[in-house]
Order: sequence, then C-alpha cells, then structure tokens
Amino acid sequence: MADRITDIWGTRTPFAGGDEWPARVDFALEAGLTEDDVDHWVQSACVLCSNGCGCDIAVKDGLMVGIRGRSADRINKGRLGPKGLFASWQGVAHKDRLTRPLIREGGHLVETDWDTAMSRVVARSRELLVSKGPLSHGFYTSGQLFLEEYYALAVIGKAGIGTPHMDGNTRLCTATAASALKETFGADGQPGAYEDIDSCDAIFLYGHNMPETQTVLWSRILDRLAGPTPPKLVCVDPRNTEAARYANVHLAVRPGTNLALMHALIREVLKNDWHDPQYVRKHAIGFDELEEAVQEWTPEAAAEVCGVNADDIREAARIFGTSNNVLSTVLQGFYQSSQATASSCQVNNLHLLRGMLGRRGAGLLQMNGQPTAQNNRECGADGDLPGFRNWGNQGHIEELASLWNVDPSVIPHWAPPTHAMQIFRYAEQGSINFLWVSATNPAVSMPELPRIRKILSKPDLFLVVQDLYLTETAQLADVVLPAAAWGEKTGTFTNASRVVHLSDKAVEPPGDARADLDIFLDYSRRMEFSTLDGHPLLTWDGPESAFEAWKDCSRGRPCDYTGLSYAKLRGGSGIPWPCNEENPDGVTRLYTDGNFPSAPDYCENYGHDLLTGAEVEPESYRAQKPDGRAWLKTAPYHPPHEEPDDDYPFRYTTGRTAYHFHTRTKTARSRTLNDAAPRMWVEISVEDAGDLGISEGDIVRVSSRRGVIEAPARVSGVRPGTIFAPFHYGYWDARGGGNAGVGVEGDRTNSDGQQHTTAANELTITEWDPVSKQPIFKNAAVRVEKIGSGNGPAPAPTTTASRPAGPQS
Ligand SMILES: Nc1nc2c(c(=O)[nH]1)N[C@H]1C(S)=C(S)[C@@H](COP(=O)(O)OP(=O)(O)OC[C@H]3O[C@@H](n4cnc5c(=O)[nH]c(N)nc54)[C@H](O)[C@@H]3O)O[C@H]1N2
Ligand SMILES: Nc1nc2c(c(=O)[nH]1)N[C@H]1C(S)=C(S)[C@@H](COP(=O)(O)OP(=O)(O)OC[C@H]3O[C@@H](n4cnc5c(=O)[nH]c(N)nc54)[C@H](O)[C@@H]3O)O[C@H]1N2
Ligand code: SF4
Ligand SMILES: [Mo]
Repeated sequence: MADRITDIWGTRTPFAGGDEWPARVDFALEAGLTEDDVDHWVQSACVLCSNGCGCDIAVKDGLMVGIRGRSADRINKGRLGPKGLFASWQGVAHKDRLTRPLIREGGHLVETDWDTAMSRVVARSRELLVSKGPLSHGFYTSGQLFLEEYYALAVIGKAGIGTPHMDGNTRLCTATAASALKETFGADGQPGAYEDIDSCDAIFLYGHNMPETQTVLWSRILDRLAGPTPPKLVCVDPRNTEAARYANVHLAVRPGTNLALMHALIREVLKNDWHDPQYVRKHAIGFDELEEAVQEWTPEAAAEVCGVNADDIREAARIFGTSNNVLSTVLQGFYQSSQATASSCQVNNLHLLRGMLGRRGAGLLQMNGQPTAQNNRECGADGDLPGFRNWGNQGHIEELASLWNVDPSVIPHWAPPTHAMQIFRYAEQGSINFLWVSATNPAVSMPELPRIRKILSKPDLFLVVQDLYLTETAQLADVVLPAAAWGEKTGTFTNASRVVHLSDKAVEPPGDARADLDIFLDYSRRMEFSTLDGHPLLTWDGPESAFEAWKDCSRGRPCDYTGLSYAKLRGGSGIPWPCNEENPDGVTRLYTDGNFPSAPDYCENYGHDLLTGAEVEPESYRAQKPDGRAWLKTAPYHPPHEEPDDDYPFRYTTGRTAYHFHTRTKTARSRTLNDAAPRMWVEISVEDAGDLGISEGDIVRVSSRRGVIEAPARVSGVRPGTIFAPFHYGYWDARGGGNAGVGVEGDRTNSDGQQHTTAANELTITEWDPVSKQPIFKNAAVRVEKIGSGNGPAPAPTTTASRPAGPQS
C-alpha cells in the first residue's frame, strides 16, 4: 500500500530527457484486505483534480474497497496521489451521503420521494417561465460532473429554457485558462501535453503549486530532476512551495503584480534577441505593439513593483531565452490574481516569440484545476457555447439550432452570457428567482461569503441543490436532490492535457440517489421541452447515447470527439482530442504547424481589450485578417484595486493544501486525509510574526473590509507582508473541521447570526477579471491581530508549503 501522506510524491523512478517515464503502481485498499480479496476492478480515472490519473476501482461485495493506478495510462503510469488514493472511494462511500431528496417544509428540510421533489422543481420552473420568462432561471454547475451531464444541461438551458444565465464554478477555476487561450489562439484547447515534461530543458510554473495540486504531475517532474539530464526550474509564487525549494530561480512576487514581472521577462527576451523573428512574422499579429508595451519594464522597474531581485528576473529570462524546449504551466496564482487574463496571455506570448509550440518538450499548459472543467467549457453548461462555438457568429448559432432542431432565436445570443458573479447579482436584485446549483458549494467557495449567504437565503429565491452531501449550500436549499457519485455512474471526462477517460459504474449509489444525467433528463421530460417538430428535446436513454450525441456536436470543431467511443476508451490508456478520422489515436500536441484556430468563421470569439474587457467588434477582427495567426496581446500594468493601507496593512492571498479538496466534502470524510490537515490555520512570515508578537500556534484574527476569520498562526515561508489562508474550511462539520461526519442543518434565516470564522472567503473581495470574469481570490487587504496564545503548533501540514519556517526550509 502506498503512503502518500508522509511521502506525498512517493519513491523516485528517475529518467533522462527524451526517455519514457517509468511506471510505478500505487494502490490503497480497505484495512485488512489484499488484492486477492477484490472481486473485480472497474476502469476509471480520478476526479480529484485536473490531472486525470487513470485508475481501477476495487469492488468487493458490491462496495468500493480501494483503488489502484493504471500502469498503462499515459497520464500517471500507475501513480496516484493522496487524494486519489484515499478521498476518491473513502469519501464517496461515507455514511453521510444523501440518500433521499429533501424539500423545505415549515422552514426545515424533510425527506421525500423523487416524484414529490421533482414536481416541486417543475411547478416552480413552469410558473416562473409563464410569469417572468426564461431570464428568471439561473443554472450554476461545476467542473466535477461528467461530459454527458454537462451536455444535457447545456441543451436544457440553451434550447429548452433559453436562458443566458448559465455558468459553473469553472468561472472561479479555469475561466482565465479558457480566455487566455481564446485571446491568443482564437479558441480554447491546450497546446501542450504532459509528455512535454519528458523532453523539456526548462520548466516554468506560474502561480502553480503543482507539488500539492497535481501531485502526480509533480512526481513526473521530480523524476526528471532526479535523472541524468534535469531540466531547469523557475517558479513564480509568493510562498516557499515545494517547487520553490527545487527551483533554480524562485520569484516570490508580491501578490497581484504578475503582469509587471511578465513584461520584464518579455522585454529581456527581446532585448537579447532570444526571440524567433521569422516564426513571429509568419504566425503572429501584434509584435510592434507588444514590444512598445514592455519598453518601460526594465528588470529594475519590475523588481521594484514585484518586490523581487532584478538579477533573478534576468536569470529567469535567460533560462527561458536560451533553453531549446521550455514547458510552462499557469494556474491560480495568475488566474485568480489581478489582471489575470493579461498576465496569462504573456506566457502565451513568450512561447510565440520563441516559436516554442507544437514541438516535443516545448509545451504550454494553461492548466485546469477541476477534473472535468474542460468538459464544461466544451459542452457549454457554463458561459460557453457547445463545441467552442462563437456567440457572435450567427452561423454557429444556426449549426446548433439545426443539430437540436430548435428555432435559432431560442438560443440566447443577443448579449454575452451571464457570468457566475453576475448570476448571483441578479439573484440578489431579485430578477433571478430560480437557481439550480449542481456539484458546487458556493456558500464556501465564492468570494465575500457574508454576502453570498444572504443571497442564497433570500425568501424569493427558489434554490435547488444537487449534491452528494448536505453541504453549507444544500442546507439553504428549497429542494435538495441526492446525486450518485463517481464510481456509481458512467461517463467520460477530459483532463488538462486534453486526454479523455471513461469512468465506468462500479457500484450502486446509496439509497435513492440518482446519476446527475438521469436527474437532468427527468427534468427535461417533465418540462416537456420539445423540438420544432414536437418530439422530446432530449431522447437519450443513458450516458452512451448522450456521448454519441455530443460527438455530432463536436464534429469539425477543435475539440473533435468523433473518433472516440466508449468501446475505444475501455482497456489501455486515455486518448487526447481531437480524435477523428484523420487522427484515430488522437493528437498529443496542437499547433505543430503554427496554424491557429483564429479564422473569423472558425474562432471561438473575437477577443477583448485586455485592460478593460471591451469586446473586439467582428468587423475589426476580420479586418486584421488573422487567418491562422495568433495574437500577441497585452495591457498596461495596474496595481490590484485593494492595496494595503494603514488600516489593512497586509496583502491577503488564499489557496490549497495537498490533503484537502476544496470544501472538503470528500477529503474530510477520509480519516487519513482529515488527520493530515484537520483544522483551519493562517500563514504569516517570520518577520511579520516578530513585529506583531505572534508565535507559532497563537490564535490570530484576520479582518478585511468584508469579514473576519480567526485561526492559529503558522509562521511559514510566505513572503513578508503577505498572509496566506487555505480556503477549505467551511462549516458543515462544525466550525471549520475536526469532526468529520457530523452533518448539521444550518439556520436558513439567520446564517450570519452564527459564528463564521474559518472560511477564507469571509474576507475576499467581490471583484473579477475584466476579460475572463474570474473572481479575484488572491488579492485583498487585511489586518492581523493576536487574540490568544496557542498551545502547541498550528494544525497545518509540515510536509508542504505550510511547513514551519526555519533552517529546514
Ligand atoms: N490538494 C488539492 N489539489 C487540488 C485542488 C485542491 O483543492 N486541493 N483543487 C484543484 C483545483 S479545482 C484547482 S483550480 C487547482 C489549483 O491549483 P494551484 O493554482 O496550484 O493552487 P492554489 O493554491 O490555489 O494557488 C497556487 C499558488 O498561487 C500562489 N499565489 C497567490 N497569489 C499569487 C499571485 O498574485 N501571484 C503568483 N504568481 N502566485 C500567487 C499561492 O501562494 C499558491 O501557492 O488545484 C487542483 N488540485
Ligand atoms: N478563497 C478562495 N476561494 C476559492 C478558490 C481559491 O483558491 N481561494 N478556488 C476556487 C476554485 S479554483 C474552485 S474550483 C472552487 C471550488 O469550489 P466548489 O465547487 O464549491 O468546491 P467543492 O467542495 O469541490 O464542491 C463540489 C460539490 O460537488 C459535490 N459533488 C462531487 N461530485 C458530485 C457529483 O458527481 N454530482 C453532484 N451532484 N455533486 C457532486 C461535492 O460533494 C461538493 O459539495 O473554489 C473556488 N474558491
Ligand atoms: S494527481 Fe489529481 S487526478 Fe491524480 S490521483 Fe492526485 S488528485 Fe487524483
Ligand atoms: Mo479550481
């Protein structure tokens, strides 16, 4: 059995650049069992991050009893990390699962049957459609359902109801990844592949704590670092992460200053003639403007703004400029920080300037976080149109209308789709009265929680919550629908490397819980959504027929699935899209020929001004004749809107630890993982702790203009002036963790009368990136005070970025 708690990344299997990553199989089984006790193994992939590790689920007596990595899978070659090993099956097989639908009666949630619950949903839905029309409806979904489920929801929302108010927690997660790809290349779609780790000469991690958030991908890097030809490593992160400890250059920037740093890196590359003018001339637009925009950003100017060393910037630029093949990854330190899309586009620009795309080792990953975020973007249950189609392109709307056999005018395309933060605003203002939340927990994960709790508790908002557990959000619902989990239903999903996996049903869901797909199909049937000739809108009888329908929708688009089938995905490894007649085995790297999906009739959008978010008009887009070329875009640097001042002198940033997934609904229900990070903490630097008289474990109060949290302090390697808080610790298990398993129903009318002092989002700001509309979880101003002495060290892991500061770090 693998111990991925004290030894998160496992033993090394070193390999040289250009060689294949060796296999190493990790598994975990219920205590006392051996592999011989398992009745059978069912093929799947892990749904606890975007890495998408291939695995098999161990089944005994009709129950999930363990998991094993698939050595044949190109993604993980058998490895699994802490969450994959323990949270996947232990989290799902917990006694706390919802087993029956709940409806609100006299202020309380009471158990009922499906017919009663669905009748109530349908009655409210119909009534509102008649009295107020489609704009009364909002759908807020996830990055954790299966492809088939998103596609069903997309068709229901876009062709059944016709509401533009559809989004997912993908808005909080990978909206900037999608935007950066669309702005630069014309459409979503990851240019690079994980295989690029195997042959690159340098790796850049931009705001990405990969060692904790994609532990198996980091093992691949560790194995290269331990081999005979280790790549150089550069990491941009205000904390002393595990990656920072291995880095040749660690740029511990002030949160919110990424764009200044990126401009300096680009300027250095240009100044030293490390770029490839021929590639740029042939394949990109906007070089002169970019060169002009970075002029003022000398290493010294950026060093001053970012609070780093100018020579470190020079050295990082030199590594980028002089390596043959660089792999870059970008994640939340960029996507959730100030000027998110503009900063992330600079990473694209660096790769374009050196022609470092579509070649072995020259990879670019605008990473995803959630396991199925990619599929929501592809299928359009969020703000996108299915198949990466373009809202502004009438031809694309007509394609969908003819595919679904509905009137094109039903598909809302008269204005940009409504992003999540705006959906909540409409609910706050009272124009959205029906909100269906599936597989996400906004009462903990959205910014400025005191406000979100108020919105979700509004009496005029009919709230449907579809989840595995009675989460903080479910506790506020009018109807709670119990869903089947991973392992209890079949479906496909696509990881951050475009690799599609099939996850087969291994066991029956508990009680009356039903697959999300079945719930959506049931709603569609009951609502009698129909096509132009009066047939039911959705006629699928299960996941495979939904997948076949999706294949048709994806035909000819960048995310072409037409060459895939359930049969082809069984056995062996996952397969990367596009997979079609021309590429029956899929495509590892996009853009090998420097030809990008930017043609006006094909592209996913016409782009935006990266400073203001103003849309580029189709005529002006066409006039620039992109036709297969990429865009070198940027914006002037501006500091974050809420900067430290006398009242709130610290920068506040938030994120993750290796042992928990988001709001801990699965990870806290695995005792192994919960014990590794049982309760909330906050991180402060040695210098600041000294100034404020704070010692390790002392209880501190952190306040912003919006709220307060209280937690033990970990004196860690975070940069001075910055406070870091993990965002995992909500309230379902009584005051921020420790009592896994106690699901208590909250008070709907007076949630703020209770103490809410552990969720990092009590303090965050209601603000978003102008282009991607992704909320800014990583910049705010706070004040810190000691309110009590501790008894012992903070309950923070010591194996990760939260390790205590000191000689060992
Ligand atoms: N263990 C675990 N793994 C996960 C998840 C989980 O909850 N737990 N969630 C999954 C999901 S959905 C996602 S989106 C990914 C997220 O994966 P990551 O993006 O790697 O995770 P975060 O911790 O949110 O943020 C990464 C880093 O950004 C740094 N940072 C903060 N502010 C700034 C800034 O202004 N600039 C820069 N350059 N860096 C900054 C933080 O110090 C942090 O180390 O992880 C996925 N994997
Ligand atoms: N301060 C701060 N806030 C953040 C972030 C940050 O870095 N800092 N990161 C943001 C990011 S990147 C993300 S992705 C979000 C995540 O935020 P959330 O999506 O709110 O977090 P989860 O806990 O993953 O919630 C998913 C819910 O879906 C349920 N679920 C799981 N599988 C299924 C299923 O198959 N069907 C159904 N119906 N339900 C299911 C789970 O029980 C859980 O309640 O948080 C965001 N919020
Ligand atoms: S790296 Fe991600 S996908 Fe792989 S086992 Fe860990 S949580 Fe699961
Ligand atoms: Mo995410």
